[in-house]
Amino acid sequence: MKLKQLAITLSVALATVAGGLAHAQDIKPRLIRFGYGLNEDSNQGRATKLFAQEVEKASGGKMKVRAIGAAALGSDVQMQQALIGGAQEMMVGSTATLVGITKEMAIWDTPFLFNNAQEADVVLDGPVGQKVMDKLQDKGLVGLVYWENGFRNLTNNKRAVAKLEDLDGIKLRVMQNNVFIDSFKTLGANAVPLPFSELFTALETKTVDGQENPYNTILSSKFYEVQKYLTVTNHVYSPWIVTVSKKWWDQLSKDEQKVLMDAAVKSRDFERKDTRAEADKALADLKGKGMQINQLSPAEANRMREKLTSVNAGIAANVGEDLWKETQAAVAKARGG
Ligand code: TF8
Repeated sequence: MKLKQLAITLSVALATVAGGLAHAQDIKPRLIRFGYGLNEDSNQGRATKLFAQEVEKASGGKMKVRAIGAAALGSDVQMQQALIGGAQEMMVGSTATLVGITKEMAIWDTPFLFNNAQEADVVLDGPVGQKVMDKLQDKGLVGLVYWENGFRNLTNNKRAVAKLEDLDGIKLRVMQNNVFIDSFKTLGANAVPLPFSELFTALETKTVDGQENPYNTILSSKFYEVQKYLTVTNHVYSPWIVTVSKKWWDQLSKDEQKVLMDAAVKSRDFERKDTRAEADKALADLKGKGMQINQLSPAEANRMREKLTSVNAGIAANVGEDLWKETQAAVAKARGG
């Protein structure tokens, strides 16, 4: 009896393997132009490289990823348009830069939505994250996975920001996104939307006084060369999202799509670990590079938090009350509440 069961199990397993192999041949030679905005030597660059390797491995070398960093293919917004038009196959960029295309993406720009990265993982990889991602399909994009950009912190060249009023009149570059513009206007700064690809020069030429990004990016983009003060604000968690041109995706076989999806999941898991390890020691690195770093007092952090709640109603109206409530519920659940 036992032996017979084993035989059945084995033959089922063999059939599956054989079926899998025969099936796996539906892969054609493909060239994938994969664009991103940061330097090759950044968390974004490292994870893109891993994605490329995984795709090549899983496709037996048939699918080749040409990774093109430093916004050489354009800013996030320009690349999104290239994907929609079918002139470029893939990219990774900020969800915040997608809000003009898919308004629901603005949910991730809610200040202080997540308290920590684990909450972000649960919500982004759960049903709410999927639902928001699926909204891209009507607009000509397919979202595969969310990567971590990270908790954003403030840098500037004017003064150490120790209290809310210190932001008054600071010309602060923000992403091209209404929630970010509103948030920083609310805090008293002069918010200037600019593509990331123009940011270093804007800081260097003093077109703007400051910017906000995760530690990793402040390091990899060498903002410490042109910024003196860093204030730990953690005002919002930014995801990145890996997207594919839907025009191109729809031409792929199921096997080719699976190769991309599996590699995307591997890249996500790698990227989050890598980003967190780098972020853990980044403050010390930035101090070493000469940045002056300060923490907001708990009272000041609270004042900032309180002020920013006034942008929430606008976000809820934009993304829809249902999505707003679902997201709040998902966060509460992730928090164990
Ligand atoms: C920003 C974002 C950047 C992304 C990147 C270029 O400040 O944080 O990390 O847009 O894809 O623009």
